[in-house]
Formats: sequence, structure tokens, C-alpha cells
Amino acid sequence: MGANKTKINKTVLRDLVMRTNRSSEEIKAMNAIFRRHFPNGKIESPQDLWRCLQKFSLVPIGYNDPTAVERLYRLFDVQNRDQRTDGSIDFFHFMIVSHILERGTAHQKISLYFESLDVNRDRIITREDLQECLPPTVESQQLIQQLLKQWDMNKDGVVSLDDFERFINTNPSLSPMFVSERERLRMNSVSAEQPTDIQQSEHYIPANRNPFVTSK
Ligand SMILES: [Ca+2]
Ligand SMILES: [Ca+2]
Repeated sequence: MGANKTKINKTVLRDLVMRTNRSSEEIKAMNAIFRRHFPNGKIESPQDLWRCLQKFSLVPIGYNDPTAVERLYRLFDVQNRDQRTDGSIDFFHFMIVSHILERGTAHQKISLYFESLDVNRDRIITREDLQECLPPTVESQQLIQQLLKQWDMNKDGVVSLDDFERFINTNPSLSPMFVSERERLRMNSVSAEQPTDIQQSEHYIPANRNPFVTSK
């Protein structure tokens, strides 16, 4: 039983082949590595997720800093929040979310991010959702107020996916995290020629701090 348990289930394998465009051999090999690192089949902490992403060279763009790992964990956790109450990430969800982050369309990535912030899953982001995502400080309260105001593009008092997507799309400084792979390759070839002090630019927003706050 022990040895078989590390083998990937046929249905899961077929689903992953379809949804990640990887070969079944590649997925089996990744599963074997995953199981070697996580014998119980679960990633259970942000730090473990970070190690795993590095192991497979899947650290997504905009997250190349270990301090962003808590937010990253929420993105992975969101897909199986309904089924699992222990907050762990299994191989299947690891593969699906890392695929979206690596190769998904901008819309898929924005939806994933939206879902990770919509903690109670009622399809709108409210103060209560964001309070769950941030430490309970005065600074957080101010930030939440600012974010909700910025995101509510049609000013109807709630932040829907449509608002959120429009906000991302109208803020070019945020788009590198969400662009599709083809667009990113194009951008990489351009940014490779840019000076490294781009981080000092007023448009640069560190991924590990105040996500999505834009200066007016
Ligand atoms: Ca909500
Ligand atoms: Ca709205």
C-alpha cells in the first residue's frame, strides 16, 4: 500500500495532462519528486510551497522574493478551499495553480487573485475579506479603505471581479504579474535592455508590499 500510494491516480493524471499541457511522463516524474519532499502528499506551509516552487523552477513572476510567499500560499490554497479545511495543498492543486501562474491567460490569473482575496466566496471583495488577509493594524485598516476605493471602478460600493479586472487593466504597473506567457516573453525581451534602476521608478510596486496600491 505504501509504495502504491505515491503513484498518481489515473484520472488525476489524465486531468493534469489536459489542463497543464505537460506529458504524463513529465507529470509522473514531478509527482515522484513532490512525494519525495512531501511524503504525506501535502504542502503544509508557505515555506514548503516556496521550496517546492524553487525545486521545479516555477516561482511566478512578481514573486521572486520569499517575503511574498504568504500571499502566494493563499493563491494556491484558494482552489481547494472548499474541499480541504486543513489549508494544505496537494499535488493536483499545486500543478493547476502553478500552471495558471506560469502560463495562464491574464483573465485566469486575475480571477485567481480575486478569488484568493474573496475569502468568504460571495463573489465580491469587501472590508471583511481583506481583514482576513492582512494583519490587524491601523495601517492595514487604512490600506483596506484605500484599496476598496481604488478597486471599485464603477463606484457602486462593492468590488466585483469586473471592477478588479478593470482596475488591473488600467494600471500598467500591475500588469506584469498578470500578462499571458506570450506577452511576458515580449516584455522580457524589452525589459532586458532596460537599466536595473527600474525598481526606483515611481511606477514600480514591490510585489511583497501593499499589493495593488497605486500612487495618485
Ligand atoms: Ca467576499
Ligand atoms: Ca463595483
